[in-house]
Amino acid sequence: MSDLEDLKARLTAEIAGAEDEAAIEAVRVAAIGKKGSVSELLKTLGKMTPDERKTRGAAINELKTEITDAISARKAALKDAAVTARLKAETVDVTLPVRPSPSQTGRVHPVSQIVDEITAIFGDMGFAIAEGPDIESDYYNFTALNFPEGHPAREMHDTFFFQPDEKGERKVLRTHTSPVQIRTMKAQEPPIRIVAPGKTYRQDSDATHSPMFHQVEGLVIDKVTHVGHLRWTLEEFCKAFFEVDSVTMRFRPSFFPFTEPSFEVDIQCDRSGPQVKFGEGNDWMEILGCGMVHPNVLKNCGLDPDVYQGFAWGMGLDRIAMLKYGMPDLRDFFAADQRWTNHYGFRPLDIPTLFAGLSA
Ligand code: 2NM
Repeated sequence: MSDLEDLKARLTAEIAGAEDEAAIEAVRVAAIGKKGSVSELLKTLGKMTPDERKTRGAAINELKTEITDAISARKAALKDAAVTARLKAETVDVTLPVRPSPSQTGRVHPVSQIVDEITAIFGDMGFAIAEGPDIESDYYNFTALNFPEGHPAREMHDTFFFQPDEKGERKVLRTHTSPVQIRTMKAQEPPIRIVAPGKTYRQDSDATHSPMFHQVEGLVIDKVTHVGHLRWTLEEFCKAFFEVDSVTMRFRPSFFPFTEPSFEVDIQCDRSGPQVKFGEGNDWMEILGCGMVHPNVLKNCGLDPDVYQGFAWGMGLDRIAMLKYGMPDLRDFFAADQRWTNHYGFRPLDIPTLFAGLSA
């Protein structure tokens, strides 16, 4: 066999042996690429005598044409095979049952549901939602809220303190969402109407206390704002939230450093049956704390207490959620047990609204 026949046989075998598109491309480069075996032969044409060029030159050109055609044909075949294989791999068996989507199987945690319900109610009254960081400075969590320096109230909150930094300042995990109200008062001009839902932290842990719990606080600041507005707002909220036509509320005097006067609010209820009922009965249940924002707090936020007044309130969400949805143990809230979330959770697309129902 001549060297050309030899080469042709070898390349033909390589072409036939190329199993995929990458392999045939490698054969192409090695044969008719810039420095390929056939290309190198073509470069010898220039140095041939006219006779040689007629015979051997023609043979080399023929070889190049044959190899080029063979590579193209193999390439097309491999491409076809790849498409066929992919189509086969990607076939869909339309007779299989449809898997339920996350919007059907997923569940909204009752605490998230409660937050959505509360923000729907206050949103309807014209309140905005405000948020802030979980890790707060001592200033925003205590000082600005009129807790005196070194006052036992700071310790009474069972605060999680961080190690002090170089300047001796210690950050805290916020013990309430009130720092959000401080940040809002410093950042915005009154009138202010906000609710601040979020996670809060205190060193306390048993069947009814979790070291991380949830609160919603609210704040209204305007030029004429009084306890009457406070009562109305909270009464309207309670009616909407407990989904009853009327509620009886009791305001007991209390103390918070950040409000004056301060109240603890009870709601009339009936606890004689298996489930607590609101708007009737002979029992009282404490549901929130509130008051008129202390002048010192207003001053700390750059507001003139002779021009502006306001009211604020705060309520724990976890206990209220237990009550509203009949969940007996707080610890289940954070156990991430799917049996529990399937039972007590809410469907993601059943978004609470006042017009379509809060928890229908
Ligand atoms: C409560 C009870 C009473 C409250 C006060 C403020 C602020 F920042 F405006 F001073 N925020 N939240 C407040 C008032 C919170 O929780 C039981």
